[in-house]
Amino acid sequence: MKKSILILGVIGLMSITACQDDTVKITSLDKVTNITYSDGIITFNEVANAEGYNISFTHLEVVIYEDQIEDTTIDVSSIGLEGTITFEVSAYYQDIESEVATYSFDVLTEFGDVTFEAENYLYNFGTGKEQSNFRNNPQASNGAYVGGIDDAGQGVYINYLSPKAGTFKFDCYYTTDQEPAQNEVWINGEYQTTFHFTEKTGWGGATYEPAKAEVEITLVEGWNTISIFKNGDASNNYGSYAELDYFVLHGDKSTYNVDNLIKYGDHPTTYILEAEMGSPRKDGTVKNPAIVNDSYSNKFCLGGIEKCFDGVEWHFNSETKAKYTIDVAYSSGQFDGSKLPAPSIIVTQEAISPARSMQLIVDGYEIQTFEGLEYTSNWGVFTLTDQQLEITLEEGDNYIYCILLTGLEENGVTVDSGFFQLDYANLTYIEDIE
Ligand SMILES: [Ca+2]
Ligand SMILES: [Ca+2]
Repeated sequence: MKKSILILGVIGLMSITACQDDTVKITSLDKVTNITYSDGIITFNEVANAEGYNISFTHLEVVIYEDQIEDTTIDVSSIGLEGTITFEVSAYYQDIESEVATYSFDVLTEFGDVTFEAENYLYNFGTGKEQSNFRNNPQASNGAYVGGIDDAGQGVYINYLSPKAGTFKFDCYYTTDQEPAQNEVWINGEYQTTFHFTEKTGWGGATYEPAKAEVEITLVEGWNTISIFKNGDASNNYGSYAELDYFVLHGDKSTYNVDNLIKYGDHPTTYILEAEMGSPRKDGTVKNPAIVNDSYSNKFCLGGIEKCFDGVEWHFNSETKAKYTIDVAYSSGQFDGSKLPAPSIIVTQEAISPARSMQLIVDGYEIQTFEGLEYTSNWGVFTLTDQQLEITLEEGDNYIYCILLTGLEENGVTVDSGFFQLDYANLTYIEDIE
């Protein structure tokens, strides 16, 4: 109905022009009055002698829609307006136009169901693993799911701008062949609840029928980090194994003005990349599992970074091509007066090597190294590097490596790092790059 009103307006306009009595001389038109907005409908009083009306809708100083119509009722729900809208209307007759009338109104948005595909929120894309975490399957939601969540600390991170603070139902669609399994749910770095995966569905293969697990989570208004990851200890096999397809957050159906969220920005200012969520890189065939301790960020750190090319690989999706800074929380206890820690950062748009046990081929990549770091008071105490390295991320997929290099000369720079552990990295957005 909505679009058709506007089209009919043009047809009606022609017929009115044809019927106009030329003996009446029109010299001016009154301004439009009595504009109202209710339930998606704009109405205003008809102006005497008007052929039609010039209308426009503006949001944040951008014209969203403009048209010429004959009707005095407009169904605006089809235009896709959100937020505080400025409506401008003037009556016209031939080349005579009335003064413009202006009216502001709010189009509220419902906080309904929000779906998150697990595969879109991987920090551990899995190229450091023998088998990728990203699994294609046409029967999965969005054609893919997350598998290979094998070690404590691994899982999915979701950065979400919540329009409301509150407690909401949160569903996980999973598969498992080893029920019962579980994943913990942490919000903004604090434990909140646990998904219990109790239904035996089998692994995702020729058939794929995920089951649903339900929890409630409490969010703040603004940016939230929702972490779903494997936790536990060896006594429960770190919570057994499950694969994740997608999540549904059930909003409370209340309404809000999208303009109230502008103050939070298009994306978080700082992303925390947990080391244990990244794909561990470890020379040799042995994994370097996360080390658990309540004092660590998100409960885990990644230890055993001892040989050249050991470290962490994060897969990070940047919304734009942009400049970021990165600093890392590291620990390094003094063994025997050997080399000081000096983690190196490499950014690429492709995985450097397919398996954790292979050496990285780093020739040709820009290597930046945190220099002059001190030992921490012991291995369990982490500190942020006081340096921040500047990196450029391309729009879309990026791989960020934080690795130990020894005796490597690259572009005239010799890197020779001692052992270290990683808790997390701060990735701070600076500005877009054209
Ligand atoms: Ca999916
Ligand atoms: Ca951590």
